Amino acid sequence: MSATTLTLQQFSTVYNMLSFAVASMLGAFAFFVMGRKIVGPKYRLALVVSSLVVLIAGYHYWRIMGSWTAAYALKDGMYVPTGEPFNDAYRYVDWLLTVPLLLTELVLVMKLKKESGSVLAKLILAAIAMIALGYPGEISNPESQAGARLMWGVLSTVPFLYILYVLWVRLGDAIGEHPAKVQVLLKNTRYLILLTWGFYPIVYAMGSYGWLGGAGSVVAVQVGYSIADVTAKALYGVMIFAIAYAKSEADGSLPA
Ligand code: RET
Repeated sequence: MSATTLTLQQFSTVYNMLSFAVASMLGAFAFFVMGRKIVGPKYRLALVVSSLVVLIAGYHYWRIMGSWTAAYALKDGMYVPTGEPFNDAYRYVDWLLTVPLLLTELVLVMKLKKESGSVLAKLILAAIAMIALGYPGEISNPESQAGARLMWGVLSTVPFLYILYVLWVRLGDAIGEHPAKVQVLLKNTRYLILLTWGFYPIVYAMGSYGWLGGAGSVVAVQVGYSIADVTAKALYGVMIFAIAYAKSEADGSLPA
């Protein structure tokens, strides 16, 4: 994204959100590593995958913070672009690694029937297409290439809708097979996925200058993606933990 001058407050809002994201990912990492031991053995791999997701994201947020501070310098009370571009690729590489892992977590904790392997493969392919198609739009110039941003955004939405549809229907089918307590958690997870994943394309749209103007969109995109990532990775991981715990309790596999 092209750089614009930011006020002190705009610069530090993003800086503090990125810092919050680093802290959340690291805290979540510790929680999932320790939490792994208090669920039944069958569900531990799901927790291991959760901890990988937040570890990868914690690293990326750390690098994003570095890139953010390198991209702006304080001059006469304003943050002006230094000429070093802010690197959007960290986010997209992060998604490329973590979205397949998030989908895997879900399949692992659900312990779905045999054909779940091929469903997972299709979901992962669709996720890669979604992210790869969104990237050229994200790095296009939001002023002079607004059309490109829109076109890549629309293309990326096609696999995105496929993913949401498959997850919604699959999870819906599986809910009935679970004990009542687990059913509530699964229903909530279904909404959490819909809400958090649905937030990403909205944030992407805020990145077009037509909506919020230059500095406004730069800030909205960074703050928006950070909130979305903390929710879709850390909070979602806590939901996966809760499902694993409730299922272990129901099938009597909770460790003594
Ligand atoms: C893009 C481009 C615009 C259109 C759409 C997008 C969707 C992105 C999504 C990302 C999800 C990321 C997650 C990360 C957590 O680790 C690429 C912004 C539809 C849904 C869940």
